[in-house]
Formats: sequence, structure tokens, C-alpha cells
Amino acid sequence: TGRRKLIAGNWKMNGLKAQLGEVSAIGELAAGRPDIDVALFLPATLISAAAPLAGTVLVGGQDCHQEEAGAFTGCISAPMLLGAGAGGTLVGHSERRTYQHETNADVAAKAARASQHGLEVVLCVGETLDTREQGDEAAHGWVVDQLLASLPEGAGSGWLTIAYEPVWAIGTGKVATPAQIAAMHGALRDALVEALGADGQAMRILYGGSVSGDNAADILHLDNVDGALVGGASLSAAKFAPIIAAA
Ligand code: G2H
Repeated sequence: TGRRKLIAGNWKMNGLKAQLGEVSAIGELAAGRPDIDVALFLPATLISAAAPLAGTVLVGGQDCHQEEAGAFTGCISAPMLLGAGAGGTLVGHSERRTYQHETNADVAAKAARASQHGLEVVLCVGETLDTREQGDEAAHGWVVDQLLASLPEGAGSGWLTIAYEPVWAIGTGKVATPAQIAAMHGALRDALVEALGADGQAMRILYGGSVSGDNAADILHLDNVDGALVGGASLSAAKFAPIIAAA
């Protein structure tokens, strides 16, 4: 396909300085796999300490505000991420869409701002259990609509990666079946090609939701699955290693 696989970890609200050894160890794992990309989306408080330890691993934030600066207490801007040593950011994770009430328009603006500052972006989409229970076709339509509404101006495969994370599979130990994943990624690929032309073919689509060493190989070998976004199993190099090995 020509698309390089990306194995990305998302530490969410986990990780203190005492865990920085895991970043170094994941850096060593990545050094052994120059054929793939590895990224870690860390709590903002760890980025500046983690970046020099990470080797070829792209260190990123978990959110990026759409404005450059200003009266937005508690928020973090793209220049701040960059200044701390980050090379990328997540946007639109379902936990932020739910708990921080981020809309598709917010997500698109965040992605555009991040890219303006040269950050790589992983943009997350995914349906809730309610939508999935309306059937596969309904779920495909819903997620495609969410993707198109979240896609930033100037979206390009050089800096943007999509992550499909069914909300019902996040941190629950429930993984979507290979058939469900392949069908959704196919629908997202078609939508990207329709929206972006040839570059939609080049854009990576990751799967996320309870990916582990036990299921990674089955997922990563599916058509249109260009990597994984991993939460719980990215917190230690020991658990992350078999996922990297499966890519
Ligand atoms: C989905 C994923 C990482 P987990 O949110 O973004 O987390 O692998 O723990 O389900």
C-alpha cells in the first residue's frame, strides 16, 4: 500500500516522572523497528522530560487548543506543545468529545492549528454502542459523517492520520471483530478518497480500542488498517512490545 504502519500509545491521564523509564524502553523498541513509526501521546506534564529520552518515537500531546494563546485556563496551545518538544498531538479523542464536549468543528480547528505549527495530528473518530446497535450500515454512515465534519482544511497524509476507535471498545476489553474493523476502515478509506483524491489513499487509518499483544496481529494485518492507537497496553514497554512486534 505504501503506507507506513504507525503504532501509537495514548497514556491518557496516567504517568508520572517515575514512569519515564518506560519512554526510554519504548524508544529502544522503536530503534529496532526502523520500518514502522512509533508515537507516544503523553500527559503534557511529561513531554519536555520525555522528548529527549524517546529516540525516534514521536512524542505528542493529547489535545491542542484551536487558538494560539489567550484566556483559556487549563488549555494547551500548539506553540506550547512544540516548545515542550512535542512533534504531534491527538485531537478529537472520544473521551474529550464526551467529557470536554468538543464538537466536530472544534476538532477540525484544533487539527488545522496544530498542522500550522508543523505538528503531526492523529484525529480520532468512532461510534457509540447505541449507534452500532442500529446496524453496521448505520454505524458506517455515522462515522463517515463524523470524519468528514472533523476533517480540517488542507488535510494531508503528510501530517494527518485518522484513528477509528469504537467508543464501546475503549478500555472495556471488548474489541471490534476483524470483520467489523475491516468494513469500517473500508468505508473510511472510500470517504477519504472521495474527499481528498489520491491523497486519501495515502492517509493512514489506525484502529483503537482495547488493542493488546493478544489481538494486535489479527487487527494489524487487515486491509486498510495502518496501525493501532493503544491506551492501557502502551503504559509499559513490556505490554507495548508485542504490539510493535505484530506490526
Ligand atoms: C482507546 C485506546 C487508546 P484502550 O481510547 O486511545 O485505549 O486501548 O485502553 O482501549
